[in-house]
Amino acid sequence: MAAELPYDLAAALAHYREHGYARLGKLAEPERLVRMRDRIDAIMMGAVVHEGIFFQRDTDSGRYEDLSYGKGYEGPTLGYRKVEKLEKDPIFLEWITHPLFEPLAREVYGGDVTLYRALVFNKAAETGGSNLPWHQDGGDFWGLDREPSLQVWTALDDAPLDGGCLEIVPGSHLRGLVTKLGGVVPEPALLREEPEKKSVFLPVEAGEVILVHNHAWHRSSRSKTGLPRRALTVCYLDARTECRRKKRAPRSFFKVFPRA
Ligand SMILES: O=C(O)CCC(=O)C(=O)O
Repeated sequence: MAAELPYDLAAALAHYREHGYARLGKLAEPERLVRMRDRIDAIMMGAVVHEGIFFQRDTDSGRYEDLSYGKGYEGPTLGYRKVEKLEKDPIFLEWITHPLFEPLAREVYGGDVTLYRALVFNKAAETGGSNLPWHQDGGDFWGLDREPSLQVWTALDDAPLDGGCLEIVPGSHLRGLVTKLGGVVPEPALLREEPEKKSVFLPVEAGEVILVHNHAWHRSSRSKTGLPRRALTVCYLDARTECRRKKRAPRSFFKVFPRA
């Protein structure tokens, strides 16, 4: 299987393990990108409806601090920042479960693989979206009995330097979580670590795929291109992972590799 992959699995994993990210190159075909872009717009506009999709509208100010929570779908607009649970949509499900990603996920987790989340991060053409601050994707906030470590980020549009590309602090994943809770990196750690002095920008063309370690510090800025910047991010889990949440019934995670 590995010999047929259009990327070098061993090199990608070595880079991801050392630096917390790895570029896999342009893997998503142009027709697939059109289908995914059209579909996410149709979902945002209410033309395609799936029960249980999570929406978060973006701010008009571009400030992360101004985001509102818990409102869900607020009507047809391309101004959503996050659209989550995309495994419910067959076009996205096909990419989430694509055999291209199976050897990677199996190598990272050492066995079967489930899905924690699959979502589009959108920076709308009209507003440029918002600044996403330095953060890590894990910790108590995620409610899991073990830490996830593999996210596969696919650019649905070009994301150039001034167009909301990802920015990452290489090697930052090696020091683990900054806070037990996870999420946004707090001010004292930012002052201590000065991440912008060590970070790399990852400009991409549509179709490019980047592996992101959940504990790598990453962020993205507003886009200044006047064009939409949509990206699908998929967090895979070790299939042995259990949900620890107490307030609601524990989640059971969707089986990705193998599906049966
Ligand atoms: O696409 C972005 O702007 C942010 C992506 C991100 O934070 C993630 O995939 O965890």
